[in-house]
Amino acid sequence: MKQPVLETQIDFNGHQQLVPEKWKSDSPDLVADQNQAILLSHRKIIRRWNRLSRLQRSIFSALFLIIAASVILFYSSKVNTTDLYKNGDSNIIMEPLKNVSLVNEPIANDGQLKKAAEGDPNERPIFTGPSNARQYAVVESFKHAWKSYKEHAWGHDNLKPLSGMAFDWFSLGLTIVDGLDTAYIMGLTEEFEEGKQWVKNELIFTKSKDVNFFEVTIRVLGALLTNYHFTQDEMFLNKAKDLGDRLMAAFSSPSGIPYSDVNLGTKTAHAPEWSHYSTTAEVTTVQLEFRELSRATNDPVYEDAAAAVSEKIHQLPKKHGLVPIFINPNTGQFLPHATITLGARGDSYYEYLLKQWLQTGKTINYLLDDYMTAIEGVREFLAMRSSPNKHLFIGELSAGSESFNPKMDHLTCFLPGTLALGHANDLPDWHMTMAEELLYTCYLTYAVHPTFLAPEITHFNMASATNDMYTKTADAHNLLRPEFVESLWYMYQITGNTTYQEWGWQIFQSLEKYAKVPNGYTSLANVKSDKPLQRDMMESFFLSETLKYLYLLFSEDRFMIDLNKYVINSEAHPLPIHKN
Ligand code: DMJ
Repeated sequence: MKQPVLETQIDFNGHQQLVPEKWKSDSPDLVADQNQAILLSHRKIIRRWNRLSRLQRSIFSALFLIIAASVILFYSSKVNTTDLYKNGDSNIIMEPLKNVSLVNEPIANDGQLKKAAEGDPNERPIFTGPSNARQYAVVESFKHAWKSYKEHAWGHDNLKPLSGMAFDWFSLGLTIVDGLDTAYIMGLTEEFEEGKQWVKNELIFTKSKDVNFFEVTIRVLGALLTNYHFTQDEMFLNKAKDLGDRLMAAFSSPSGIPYSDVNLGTKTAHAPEWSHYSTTAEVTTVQLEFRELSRATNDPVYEDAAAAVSEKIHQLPKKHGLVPIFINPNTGQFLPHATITLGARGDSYYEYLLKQWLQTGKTINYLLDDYMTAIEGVREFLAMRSSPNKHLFIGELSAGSESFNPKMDHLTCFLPGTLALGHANDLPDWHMTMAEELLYTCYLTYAVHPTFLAPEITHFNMASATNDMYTKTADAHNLLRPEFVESLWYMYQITGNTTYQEWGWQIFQSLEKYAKVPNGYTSLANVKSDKPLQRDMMESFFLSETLKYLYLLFSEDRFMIDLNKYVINSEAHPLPIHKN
């Protein structure tokens, strides 16, 4: 009787597991007899074949080819039908996938990005549209969101999809501008053209209105530069330059650390009404965009102002590379004892250290040093394990007391992608291990809820016998944020592991089930309920980031936007990597 041989292997969390391995081989005599019989029957077939006339052989060969081709066609159509069937709500998979597949599935290129192909540095990617059922489904979602916005809120910042009303924040047509390169990447020519015409004819920056310096930089300036890069249409660059010139007012503080608010019309800037401080992540998340503006216009003024901010912050004392979330633009000093977090107001400081180093061809060493030190700081002070299942999460050091607070914003789920990007560029292996473990925790923040959607904030237990994490009602909303699917895409491109596609597909199906409404997609009030209340807002980052990352994640060509050639800004707008 054959018996499976069970051996142990170390699983993803470092636990020993029994795994079925090979079956024991049969007795050698029996195998020899079987081989002999097979040899004799082969000889008989060859002798019979040789006795046939040439015509008979040709007929048999043709028949064989026809049958083989039909079998191949039959099986490939079955695979496509399965994919299509998965689009239906009836097939939503609500069970968390076992993360062992992360260990068992072969890693396509040993965690390293494929080497950038030699060639023309000005070469642009060609986007030919969706190529499989999942990508088609995401394109349909984008079209639904775009069409609804067009019908009810065209030219305004956001659509309120339940009431069918428009919402304005900066009055810059955010959804059009932010979503435009997603339409381009998806091959949606019609949507791209109508958006481009709006940018050309309607997007102006002359109104006397305060806008948030960081938000407008990542969403509008970043988008204009990406569209210019992809299309080489000077109109986009002219708009970007006009906007960049106006945003430069933010650097007019005594320290050069930007003010948070800029009046684009009057070209003046100031601190927010409620505080003297700027947000650390905001002042350190404009450098990719201002540098690209300088490179595209051949005018160093933008890059110089933004890079000086990073250099100043490099000089400030930190807690093992970790920064407080507020900084004073008058003094250039951090607010002492402000919260330290990789969530809101801290997140993209860390992201842009690595990405600026990559954008400049790995030539600015202090950026890498600060990034490496910060990630060690994360490991030492913020990365903890929950109880009872020891899931890795990134907590916060609270304002004032610096005591550890075991809560993690959904925003922090950008970190696995950034860690993996660093590892793909030769940073230590433990960065990748941390990325994998943290990504799994982020996955669980979705999987533990009946909606299979994550809340804005998750709290962790560190001494519980039952629940590793819980969601407070006040934190249970979901704004259709991108960070988890963003990290899935980085991990997919870098490892080739298709488990990340499966996770992304689960999230996509949940968005379709709970967030899709007749007039777009809406944020939700409570992911803990299987009939969640809806909040009536479709943020521009849903089109710019969430749908773009899902589309890229489901591509068979995982290098569609090649991370050897592009850095992706904090709003998912790809910008080219330079030599220095
Ligand atoms: C986006 O505007 C950007 O990704 C930003 O850096 C963080 N928050 C939102 C999306 O959640």
